[in-house]
Amino acid sequence: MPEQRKFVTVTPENSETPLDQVRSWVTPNRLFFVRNHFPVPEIDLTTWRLQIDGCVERPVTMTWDELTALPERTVFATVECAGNGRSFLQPRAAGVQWGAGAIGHAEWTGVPLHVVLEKAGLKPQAVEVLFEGRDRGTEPDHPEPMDFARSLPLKKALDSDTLLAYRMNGELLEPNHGYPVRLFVPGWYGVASVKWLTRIAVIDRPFRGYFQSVKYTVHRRTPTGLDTEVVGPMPVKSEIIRPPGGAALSIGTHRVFGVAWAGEEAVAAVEVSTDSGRSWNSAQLIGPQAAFSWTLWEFLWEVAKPGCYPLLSRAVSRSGRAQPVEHDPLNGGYLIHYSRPTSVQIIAARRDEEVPADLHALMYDMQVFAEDNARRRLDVELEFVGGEGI
Ligand SMILES: Nc1nc2c(c(=O)[nH]1)N[C@H]1C(S)=C(S)[C@@H](COP(=O)(O)O)O[C@H]1N2
Ligand SMILES: [Mo]
Repeated sequence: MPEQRKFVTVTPENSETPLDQVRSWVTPNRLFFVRNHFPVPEIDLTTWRLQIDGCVERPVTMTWDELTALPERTVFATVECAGNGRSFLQPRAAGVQWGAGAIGHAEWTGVPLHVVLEKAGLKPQAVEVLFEGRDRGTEPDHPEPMDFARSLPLKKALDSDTLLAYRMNGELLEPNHGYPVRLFVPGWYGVASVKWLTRIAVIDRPFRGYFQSVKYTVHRRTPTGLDTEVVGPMPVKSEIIRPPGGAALSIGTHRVFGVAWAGEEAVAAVEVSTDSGRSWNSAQLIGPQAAFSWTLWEFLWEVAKPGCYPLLSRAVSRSGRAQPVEHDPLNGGYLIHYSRPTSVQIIAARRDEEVPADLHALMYDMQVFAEDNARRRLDVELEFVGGEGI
């Protein structure tokens, strides 16, 4: 079976990264999940323009050549769809029934948004920046055709890591990922990173469009009742990739392998429990632990008794935020980041697991990326743990 994305819906394409095939820190573009609300627009580079207007001193219209002539920046970052993991919720939540794979990690290159906003010059009344994609369509509860549009608060829009991205892992964006140019908002849920960007409007009041009022919002309790909050930064989360749920393993030593991420922060630690959360063991973090990026981890699990084991992982961020044990019902079908058990069966036969050959390939990949980082003089701090292998 060739490696490919796992389709959840076909038209429009909503497909997952096949997490069981994750072998490296960066997710290959062809395997990187796709979340499309509407059909992919066809865009011709020669006629494509990016318009910047609204509360600006000088409205600007840029061609591809003008945009890409500006100084560029590269950021490694994980993107997750805010509905990732929705299919595991009980009771069922409406929306695309994602498994665990609406997530990926890539190297994003583009022009920092602030460079373009400074060219246009913000007027003092600016409070948010609105981004419009070229794609258009309807939703069951919105039969009138609409553009895909989202806004960002000024502070995040002006952050030097917020990019008008045109390359992903060194290659021009594929149509599915927003060709030719998408917004890229590191540390935030994918919905913020508007694809097929055509217009940026600086606005003087909070935007209340469909994708941040009807959809992609969560509830928060306040002293007086419930508030609605727009989905933004990603919280702390980890995912067990191997062994897969339902696996039957022999007694002996097994490698529990997964990923963990913490939005705008770096991951500080990952722990694994094999006894329903009564006790926790430190996992070893593999490769860089950088803000925005997921961290790969593994735990060598020695198991002597046959039985059914629910494996749990939990991550903690640098500032000490931890993954919750249960889904918060106020999050509805979004922000699904609780520790979800992976159940495996241990059978009596004894067979020590051999180090899989691909572990060496993984270590090699890590080293190449670390060297790349050093060459590009990224503002991320790379830390390596685990000694020998790396
Ligand atoms: N124009 C446009 N931008 C969009 C979307 C979309 O449907 N249209 N989907 C958003 C959502 S919900 C996510 S999770 C990410 C997914 O990015 P990807 O398909 O490149 O993985 O794109 C975001 N940007
Ligand atoms: Mo999403």
